[in-house]
Amino acid sequence: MFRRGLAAALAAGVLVSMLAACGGGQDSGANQSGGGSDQLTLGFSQVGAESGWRTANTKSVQEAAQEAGIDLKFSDAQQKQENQIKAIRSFIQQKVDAIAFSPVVESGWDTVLKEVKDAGIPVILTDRAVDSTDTSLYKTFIGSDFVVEGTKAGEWLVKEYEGKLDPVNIVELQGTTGSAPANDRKKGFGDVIAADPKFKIIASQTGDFTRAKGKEVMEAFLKANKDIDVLFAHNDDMGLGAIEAIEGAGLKPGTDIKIITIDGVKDGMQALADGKISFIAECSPLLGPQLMDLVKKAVKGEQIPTRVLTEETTFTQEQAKAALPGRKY
Ligand code: GYE
Repeated sequence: MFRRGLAAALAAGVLVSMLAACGGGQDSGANQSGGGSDQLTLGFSQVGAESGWRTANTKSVQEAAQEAGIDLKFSDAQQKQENQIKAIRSFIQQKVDAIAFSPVVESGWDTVLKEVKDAGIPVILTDRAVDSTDTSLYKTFIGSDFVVEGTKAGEWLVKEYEGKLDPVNIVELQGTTGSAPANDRKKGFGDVIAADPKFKIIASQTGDFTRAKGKEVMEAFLKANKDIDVLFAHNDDMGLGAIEAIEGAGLKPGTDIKIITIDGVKDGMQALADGKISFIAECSPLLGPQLMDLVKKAVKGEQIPTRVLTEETTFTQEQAKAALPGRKY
């Protein structure tokens, strides 16, 4: 049954990788329930592997499932919504006990979420939100407040340039177009800096949350604009790619161009400690343990909060030096 399910999923163009979760229970359907096992099966559709944050998030989910004794069916959507929709439909067919997913973009989920609801399977949104107005389509949403992250980035900038009157030319590397973190971080940052007209966003483009695209777009920004004072990158990886572009143009990141990023993964924290990045607003990827807890409760029909917020902080260069040795991801 497992083999047939996998073949169908592959035929549908979905990359489904099964995790060797506890108990080796690949066929978590009839056999196990017949045998009295109450091992839960969770279908998880991940965005992709676009960033250090995502890698840490995947690891957290996989390890937490194993620890909780949950049979995890993990699917990587390679940053494509159509792959996520196929994966979710395949989870319905496999009769999983719960579905969690990190929606690559905010819009366009209502139809498939209705199908999941009709199948009686609880859904937990992980990390990213959807814009469905019908909130009965999912049980809860666990993740960060991305607007707050953007706000923190903007507030640092306002303080940094306090008392200075010259214009501040900002370029922005946005995350994946249409994704909750790109929309919300842009808004949080933009609203704060709008209070002072000296802050000008002179160019803003998507770098798709990847290092390669961050580098490519920053190269284009540098060619088109002479006086860039600040880069706001929606994640560390794009900031790290941009650092390569800035150095390639003979400029000094952190000095000639100040860089603000979001996430706080190890490579980002190292660049911050090295003075190449100026400030990071943290976004925690370690959602696994809380997710498994919510899955268990949702399957039992227990009451769970409709929003579970992740706790996070911010890092200056000095704070990064202190935090780096104990950083887990
Ligand atoms: O900031 C970025 C990743 O959705 C919060 O996605 C996540 C974002 C994260 O690719 O690095």
